[in-house]
Amino acid sequence: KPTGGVISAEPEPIRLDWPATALLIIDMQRDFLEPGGFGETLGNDVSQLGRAVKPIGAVLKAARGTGMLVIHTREGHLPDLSDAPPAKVERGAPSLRIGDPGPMGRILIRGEAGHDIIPELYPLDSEIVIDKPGKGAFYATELGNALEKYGIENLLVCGVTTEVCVNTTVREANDRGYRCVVISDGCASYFPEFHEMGLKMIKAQGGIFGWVASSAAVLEAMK
Ligand code: C5J
Repeated sequence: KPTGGVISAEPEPIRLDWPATALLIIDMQRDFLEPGGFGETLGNDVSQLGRAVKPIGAVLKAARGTGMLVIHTREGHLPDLSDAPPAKVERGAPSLRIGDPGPMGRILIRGEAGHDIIPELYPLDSEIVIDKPGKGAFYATELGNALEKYGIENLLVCGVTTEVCVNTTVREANDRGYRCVVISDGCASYFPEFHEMGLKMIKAQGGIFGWVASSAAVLEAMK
């Protein structure tokens, strides 16, 4: 089986070696994708995110086949909210605030049902799960250390939401020297226009933050 492949990406094709690449799945949690969670409390139509599940599932299956490192992230906070800045908890007028009891447990709190990853994309015991308090996956987490430990140079990035946690993480990763290939249909936003622009922002100016490719193109490269 080949140990790498060329992904037909924008702004240009990119060759990745699988042992130096990790699949990074951002925040595919019930709190963002299901009714009654954090996303819905903010007034969002959570059905907008469901379209990313199948493409991510297909890439996850293929990535597991290559043996590449798979990392899942979850946004959320400690039960005592000691890692949740008041500026995040207090803002806006959500129907429930972070830490309030909701139908899937306390909103955006680690260990609660809503904080967990959706069953369709559930991590294997062998995969890494990074709990993060912020939008970016590097801030206040072990992600950087894990990538260094496994010799990772490239990230295949997908998840939700395109313009928030995916974009923030890609920007953090780009500054740290990682090549990021964002899977276009493996990302979604509550705002379709933000999804579209979020992808454009990554690949513009010769790929100022990274590359963008469809799940089909990624799967083709993994064959
Ligand atoms: C948001 C995220 N949208 N995972 N979080 O608040 O993108």
